[in-house]
Amino acid sequence: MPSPQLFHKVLGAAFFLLLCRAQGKPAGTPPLPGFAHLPEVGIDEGFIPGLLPQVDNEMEDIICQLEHRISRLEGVLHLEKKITASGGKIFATNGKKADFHTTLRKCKEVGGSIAAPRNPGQNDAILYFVKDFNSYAYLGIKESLISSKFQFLDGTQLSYTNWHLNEPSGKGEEECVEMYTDGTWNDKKCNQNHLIVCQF
Ligand code: MMA
Ligand code: CA
Repeated sequence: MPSPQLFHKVLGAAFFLLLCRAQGKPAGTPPLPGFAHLPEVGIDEGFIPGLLPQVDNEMEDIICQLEHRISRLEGVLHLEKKITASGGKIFATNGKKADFHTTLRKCKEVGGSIAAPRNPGQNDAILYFVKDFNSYAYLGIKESLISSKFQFLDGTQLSYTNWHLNEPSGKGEEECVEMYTDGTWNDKKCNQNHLIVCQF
């Protein structure tokens, strides 16, 4: 006689697989919005009758199971407070400090980019680490050629700002932006030693 716990597990797994098979969608609760279901491949299902739909089903199963495994890993990382997430982005730190340009490089080295909040939710997701490590962090925002006008690093307009009172104040002398421990922003020289926070 299997234990109730085992029975529960088997039932859970069976239910997950059933859901996976039935709809080709992640059965696990997707903890992160924006990890959208992969787009349909550009194959006409009826092209080779009987063959491709089968391949397609297997592919969907594999994708479904991979999504499930990824979502479990994300669950662990959340639980361990190693990542925060908002609006489809994941934020993380290695707990180390660096100047702005080193931060850019470090984030790029691991396949991410320097954290750049697009809305209050993402600002909070970055702020979590700033508070946890009690250290300011540089953001992926820089002064444009027009003094006192700030933009994302790719030159696009900011979608939201959270300047501290009377900031930005550098008038061309402070080209980078740091996040204070209350989440507000200050324009600042780029050579400070700040917490590395990346986005993925
Ligand atoms: C510092 C520097 C500036 C900031 C002011 C605020 C004196 O300069 O951090 O970027 O605007 O403090 O008082
Ligand atoms: Ca300033």
